[in-house]
Amino acid sequence: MPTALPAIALPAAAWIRSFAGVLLGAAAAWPAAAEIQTFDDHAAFVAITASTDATGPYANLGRHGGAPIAVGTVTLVPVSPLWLGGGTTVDNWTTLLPGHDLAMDGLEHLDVVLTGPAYSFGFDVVEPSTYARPEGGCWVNPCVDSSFTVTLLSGAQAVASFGFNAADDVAAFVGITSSLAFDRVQIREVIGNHDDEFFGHFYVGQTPVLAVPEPGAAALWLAGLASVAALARRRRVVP
Ligand SMILES: [Ca+2]
Ligand SMILES: [Ca+2]
Ligand SMILES: [Ca+2]
Repeated sequence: MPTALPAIALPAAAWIRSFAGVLLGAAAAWPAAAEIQTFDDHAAFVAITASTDATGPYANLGRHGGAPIAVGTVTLVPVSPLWLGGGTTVDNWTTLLPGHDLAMDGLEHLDVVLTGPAYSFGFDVVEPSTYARPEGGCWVNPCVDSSFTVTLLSGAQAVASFGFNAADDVAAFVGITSSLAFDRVQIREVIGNHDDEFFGHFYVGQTPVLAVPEPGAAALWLAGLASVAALARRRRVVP
C-alpha cells in the first residue's frame, strides 16, 4: 500500500513548498540590509571613515531653484527649491557654519547624487529654534522641531535608512557609514514644515569601514524551510 501522506498533510506539504519557494525567490531578489554606524561627531566621522569634503565651499548663488546642480564632486537634486548662499538677500543664512550655506524654500527635501559608489556620507546642519536670531533663524513662527530621514540608495534600491533630529541652535553633524555601497542619498524632512534648516558641506568616503554581513539567521531559516519542503515531497512519492 502506498505510504502517501494523509489527505490533510498533502495540502500542507504543498503549502510549505509553495511558501518556501516564494520566500527563497524573494530572498534571491532582496539584497541584504546594510550594517550601519551613525555619527553625530564630525571629527570622529572623518577619522573613522576617511571621508573628504565632496562639495567644497559654496558659491554665493542665491536662489537656484529646483534644477539639479553639480557642486564639487556631487550633484544636488532639489525636491524643494534650493538656495546656495543668500545672494543679495542675506549675507549668510547662519554664522554657525563656515562660508555660505545651503537652504531650501519648502520642506527640506534633497537628493545628493554621488560620482561613484561610496560607503560613508555626512553633513553639517543647523536647526534654529526661533524665528530670528543673530546666528540665523528658521524664518517661520513658531519653528518646528524637525525630524528627518536619510536613505542610502544603490541605483533604485535602498540599502539603509536612519532618522535624526539635530540639536537646535548649534552646528550639528549627521554621518553614516554602511557595509553596502551606495551612490545616492535622500534627505527628507518627515516632521516639520518650511521653517529653515541650513546645511553645510557634504562629506563622502569611498573606503569600506564595516564588514559585509554574513548570511543571517533569516537565510538559515529559509534554507531549513526548503529542506522541510523537500522532505515532504520525497515522502509523497515513496511507494
Ligand atoms: Ca525645524
Ligand atoms: Ca531639533
Ligand atoms: Ca523645515
